[in-house]
Amino acid sequence: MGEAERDLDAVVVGAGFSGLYMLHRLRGLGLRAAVLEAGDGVGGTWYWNRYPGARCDSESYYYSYSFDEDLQQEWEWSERYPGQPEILRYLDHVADRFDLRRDIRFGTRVAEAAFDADAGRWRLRTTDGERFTARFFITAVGCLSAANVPDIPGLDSFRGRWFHTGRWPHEGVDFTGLRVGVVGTGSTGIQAIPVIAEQARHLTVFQRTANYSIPARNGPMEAAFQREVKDGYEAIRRTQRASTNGHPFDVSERPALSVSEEERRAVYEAAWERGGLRFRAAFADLLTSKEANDTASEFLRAKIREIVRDPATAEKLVPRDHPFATKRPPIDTDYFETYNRDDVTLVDVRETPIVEITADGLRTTAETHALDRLVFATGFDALTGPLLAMDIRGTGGRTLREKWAEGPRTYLGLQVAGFPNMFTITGPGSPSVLTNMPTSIEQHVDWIADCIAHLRERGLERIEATEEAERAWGEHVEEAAHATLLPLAATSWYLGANVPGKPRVFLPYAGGFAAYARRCAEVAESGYEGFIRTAP
Ligand code: NA7
Repeated sequence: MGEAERDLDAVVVGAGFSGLYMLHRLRGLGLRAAVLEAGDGVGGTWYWNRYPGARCDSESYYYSYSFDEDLQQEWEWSERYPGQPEILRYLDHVADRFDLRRDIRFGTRVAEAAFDADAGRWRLRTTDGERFTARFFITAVGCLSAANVPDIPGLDSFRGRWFHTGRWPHEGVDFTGLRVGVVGTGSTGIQAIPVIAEQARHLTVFQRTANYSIPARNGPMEAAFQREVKDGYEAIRRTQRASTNGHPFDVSERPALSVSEEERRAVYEAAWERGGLRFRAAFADLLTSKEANDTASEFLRAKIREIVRDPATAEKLVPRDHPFATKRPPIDTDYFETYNRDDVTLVDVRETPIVEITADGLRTTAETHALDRLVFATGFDALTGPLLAMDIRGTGGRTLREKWAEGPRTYLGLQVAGFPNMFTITGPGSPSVLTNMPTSIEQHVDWIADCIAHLRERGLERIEATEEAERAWGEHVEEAAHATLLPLAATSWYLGANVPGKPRVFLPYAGGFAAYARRCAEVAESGYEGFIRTAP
């Protein structure tokens, strides 16, 4: 990319699922666009998260782009749930197939983006001091990309190596013969623990909050099923777009308590056997009625007690302080079974909190655990973290950090009042993290691209959400959350509760994908209600 090309129509930050498709759409509009990407390759989440067992919780055939019929017909998935290397291969293929790399600047981290109101342009500066200007500034930075490493005293003194799962060394890590500690039992820890246990001499898991988990039942993608999917893609995609969370299956219409206990048990057993996130769809009201949810939560608690042989360990693993699926529910391969191994120990750090990390291990109030390697599966500063990691300044030099001091405010999760021509793909206030991501991403990207096309067709140069529309959307996001049980999980990253000092605001839109997409479409069709559009 030469000097002259630094003045662009649009700059996109991030080359994951979002950034790649955004670039493709912008090019289609004839815009001069570039993607700035901190990593040395495409893939975003799937570039960074290379920890053992890293796998998607959506099934491969629908955790994929739908925008190009040839692409979805030609790509062959090998497993029901795609592992990280396979998803990365897919995104590399997409980058090549649509010749995207020539407009992606790798190894480039954006430090600052400031809106120059007089010029009507965004001015970006990278950590290397490079500068770009563009009319449109589009963040495609992901929701779960700012690693949350707990501030435990003594970490610097640890003589072994430590890792965060979201920043995994590309050369891999060999745990053979070593004593390994894993902190965290969210989706990531639950995927990594069984795989690390296979390798390590001894694994100690430090658990703060016990979690529910459903078996994934992963397996090879059978040729017949692959064929069926490819022949049926049109209907599959239609179902995804009409759904609450972007998966191609319907949620049952029956309330959990509308059937006998015996029938309910049979439904849960079948869902458990089938595996995966679909368990949540077993009844209509698992996320809206506490009584209904209790039946699912109890079923899952009983499964843990059944699988884990040592009763004391089983009791530690039984979740008590949040209803099922109010925190993002993990799916697993042999997670609870792993605690039946002699070389795996579970430490409940609520009972015996972590005091410090020493040169040789980790000390709790009860004992010191000698460790050679330490893995933090401690999650992310979700949704706002990656945006606030950049110094973003809107009209009048006001920073996004100041504006969001009490929690994020957006209109539709797509724009922020006071930050004209800035679009946030999968931003806070959008449903994305509660959905199958690519479904949300395609909807966001298409909406943004259509909005830019609309401005250009009419010779307009600026679009900005109004404070009023933003306030009303914020209230609606809050209302939608409280119509569900999701706010009941006090330690959830949905609420920002996993990061010390982060404002407790329910971050995603819980009103469902289809309702959200409909609202976005209505806003566009109404001539961008809630936005101010200005001519030069
Ligand atoms: P999560 O779901 O945020 O899980 C992080 C885990 O780490 C969770 O068990 C936390 O306990 C634990 N944690 C965090 N900080 C600490 C400290 N200081 N001490 C002990 N334990 C701690 O992140 P994941 O990476 O697993 O998953 C993120 C998303 O990626 C997932 O939802 C999918 O969408 C994919 P807590 O529950 O906060 O008590």
